[in-house]
Amino acid sequence: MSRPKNPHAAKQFFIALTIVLVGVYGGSMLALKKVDQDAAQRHLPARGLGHNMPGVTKEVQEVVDAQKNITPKDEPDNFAWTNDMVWIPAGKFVMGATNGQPDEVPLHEVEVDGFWIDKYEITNRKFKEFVDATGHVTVAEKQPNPADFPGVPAENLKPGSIVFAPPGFEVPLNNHMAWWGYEHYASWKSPKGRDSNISDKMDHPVVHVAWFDAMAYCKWAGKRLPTEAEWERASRGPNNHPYTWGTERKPDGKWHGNIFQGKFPNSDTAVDGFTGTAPVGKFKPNAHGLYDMAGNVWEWCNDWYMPDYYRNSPNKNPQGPEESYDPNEPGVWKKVNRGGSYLCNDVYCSGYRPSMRMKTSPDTGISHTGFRCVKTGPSPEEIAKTLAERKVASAE
Ligand SMILES: [Ca+2]
Repeated sequence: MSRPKNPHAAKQFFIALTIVLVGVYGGSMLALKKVDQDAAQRHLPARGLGHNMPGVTKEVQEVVDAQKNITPKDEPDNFAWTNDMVWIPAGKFVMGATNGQPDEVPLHEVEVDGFWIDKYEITNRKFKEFVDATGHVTVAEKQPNPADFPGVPAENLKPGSIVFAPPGFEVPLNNHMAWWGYEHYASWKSPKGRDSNISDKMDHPVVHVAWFDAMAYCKWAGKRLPTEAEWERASRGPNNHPYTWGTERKPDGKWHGNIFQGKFPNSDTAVDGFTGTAPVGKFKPNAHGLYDMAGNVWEWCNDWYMPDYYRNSPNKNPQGPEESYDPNEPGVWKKVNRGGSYLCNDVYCSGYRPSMRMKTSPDTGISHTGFRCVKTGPSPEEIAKTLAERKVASAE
């Protein structure tokens, strides 16, 4: 079996190109057409846990190795961790949509066990707590290894991340290079590059975190990343709505999440109140009490991306496929992102729909992607029972 030809796509502009292609146009138009004809290329063997995807660079391997040494932080034994989480009860829902992209079908009923999910996207403040406690260095902050980037001049091999940089003049919307750039020294704490910081953004969602960084955070927090099915169920709310806020696209003529209004990419008119990321929790929560499940930042899920996964995914607690394939970039394994971002233009992109599937290489940080975590049981009833038993025991 040959290695993929282009394993180190993450640090290249065309990764950004694909991301925008997806972000703006909904992306996977090609997906189901190409998925069959390219079948021969997709059957790379499963590599377990997602930590040994093809083409892992030295700096990513360092993050993976460091994650093994992270231990969950100490928590008081009083279930205080439930305070900023919401319980999503076990149940069934119809996953997917027929009015979306080809990778959102077929509609299929999925049963998901109960789980806890963070009310908010992980903020810079919370990510800093994690970094301070563990010394975690994100993929974006790592020095690229010359051996992983043959032919790239040494002076260009600097740490960095992909930053949204609108050109300031009109550009054709098929020229995705026009508004993404690889910014040296951009990272979660310097989101626009070396001279930027997050001092006025501590309550904004953390960005420029690769999937591996998100995994490390969740492990430290005693949590995990959501599956795609868990995320969609939580976003839709108990009545399985097509939008996280309900049944209409724009109730009361207002946007109910932080997306992009105006002429993309240069003039975000911020009708929703924000250009760029917004502090978390500025829009009404959904029926479960979850904030920013639409817009603000895309959120990493645990699952590998496969455009035709719904054709034969398990109907109980689907965990995602064991391999990944993106017809737009064969050979580059990608993880699923959900929820849309502040760059979802209301004309071109409907990434804020709960069923919309986006995908990014897990070693890639970018200025519109963050995450939130989930946790498996105990349920609120079990917790209440435990607390009641403790009360009785202490009274005796
Ligand atoms: Ca906005």
